[in-house]
Amino acid sequence: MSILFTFFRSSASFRVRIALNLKQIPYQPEIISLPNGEQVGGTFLAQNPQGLVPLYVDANGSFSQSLAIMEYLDEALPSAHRLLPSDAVGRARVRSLSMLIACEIHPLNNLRVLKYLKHELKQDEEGVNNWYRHWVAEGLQTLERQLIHDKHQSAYLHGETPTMADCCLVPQIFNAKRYECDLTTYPKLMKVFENCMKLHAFDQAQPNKQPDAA
Ligand SMILES: N[C@@H](CCC(=O)N[C@@H](CS)C(=O)NCC(=O)O)C(=O)O
Repeated sequence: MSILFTFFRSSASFRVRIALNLKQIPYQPEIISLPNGEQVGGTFLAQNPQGLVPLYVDANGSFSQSLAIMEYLDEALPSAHRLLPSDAVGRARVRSLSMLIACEIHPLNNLRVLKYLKHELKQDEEGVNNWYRHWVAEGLQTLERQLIHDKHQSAYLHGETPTMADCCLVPQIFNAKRYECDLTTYPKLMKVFENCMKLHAFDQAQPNKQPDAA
């Protein structure tokens, strides 16, 4: 069985958990505790020199970076639920939405960035939270704006079935809720979020349903 190195609160891991569930690929979770620094501990670092979760391991190899993992899963198992559309234009759009979340919002609010703000730049809790909320608001506003008048957006970020972009959106909304970001100004995103959370694949991947949930 394949293995997913994961942490319950890791939103990048959450993306891959959703993708695995959508594609109905069974996997064994291996917990890497981020607060305990296990991501940069010797054992895990030897497996993933990037020192980040998720890491996905199957019979073909070891795969890091959540977007690359989801694309790999889609190519390796094309007969299961498609995470990317069949047309080139649709794939470009889904990748663009996914990257807006995974490359423009998430890295600014990653654990090591927040730790640096706190310990090296001596920001107090309020300072760190303000930073967090600022970048979430800027990113989600951009995403909401992009969806207005976009004919491709429907029940999900792209069309009538969830794609890789939805796998990125839902964990980002969970993070935003955890940091008490104001989400009332993103009605389109929140509708997509609600639609996704009605699906078993999304529901079962959420942080508090993971074995390492506190
Ligand atoms: N771009 C990477 C991001 C991975 C990432 O940043 N993972 C976080 C958890 S969501 C992590 O391991 N953080 C550890 C740290 O910052 O020390 C991906 O999409 O997989």
